[in-house]
Amino acid sequence: MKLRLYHYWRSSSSWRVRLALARKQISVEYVAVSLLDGESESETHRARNPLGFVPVLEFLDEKDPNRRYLTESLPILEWLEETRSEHPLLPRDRFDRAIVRSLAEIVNSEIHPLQNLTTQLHYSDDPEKRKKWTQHWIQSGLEAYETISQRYAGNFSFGSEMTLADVCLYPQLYNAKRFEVNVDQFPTLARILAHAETNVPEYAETHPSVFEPKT
Ligand SMILES: N[C@@H](CCC(=O)N[C@@H](CS)C(=O)NCC(=O)O)C(=O)O
Repeated sequence: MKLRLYHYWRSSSSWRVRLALARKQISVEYVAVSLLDGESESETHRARNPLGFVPVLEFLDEKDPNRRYLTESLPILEWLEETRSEHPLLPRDRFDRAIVRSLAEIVNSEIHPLQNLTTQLHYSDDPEKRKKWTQHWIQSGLEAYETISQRYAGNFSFGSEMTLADVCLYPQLYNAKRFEVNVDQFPTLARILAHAETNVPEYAETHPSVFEPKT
């Protein structure tokens, strides 16, 4: 069965899935869906995801004429983890797994939906107000992440291997920079990011700059 990922170069939840696919060395066909020109809102894309969001993972099975899609990055990541055991993204111990999931949820639930373009546009027409709103949620979420990870981090958010937490954190730190939140105020997170930038090949391979349209 082949996999196809509908994604957008700068979408942080898309980047989470790209990171996990790269870490697990799973081949995938990438299809870009623009969030800026109405493509994600189109009938064609809403048939894949009624919310009009990316990422969407499509299962291409020649024996199954029905198209199957998986939406929401965390369930996609969990599906990859459950079906491909190589390079696990969760630790073995059950408590440790819950810690990793709670770090991932800080990004996924407490920051990401509030920084999303649709949320921002619904909140205000004023770009300055939108920026301050987004900075607020990134700041409070990353403060909590920093506090928890101080206890558990090695070169990664939890110990010495990449987990689901890092898969969520790296794109979130990219967004923090986009919204001018200073990452250096979070010493553990800044260290984790520096390690990724120099030592984690999947980070560079899946970085938004690789997928940015060149025109
Ligand atoms: N909870 C979803 C969020 C998906 C999501 O919000 N994707 C964003 C890009 S990061 C999107 O498609 N936004 C479209 C928009 O805001 O119009 C997930 O984790 O996959």
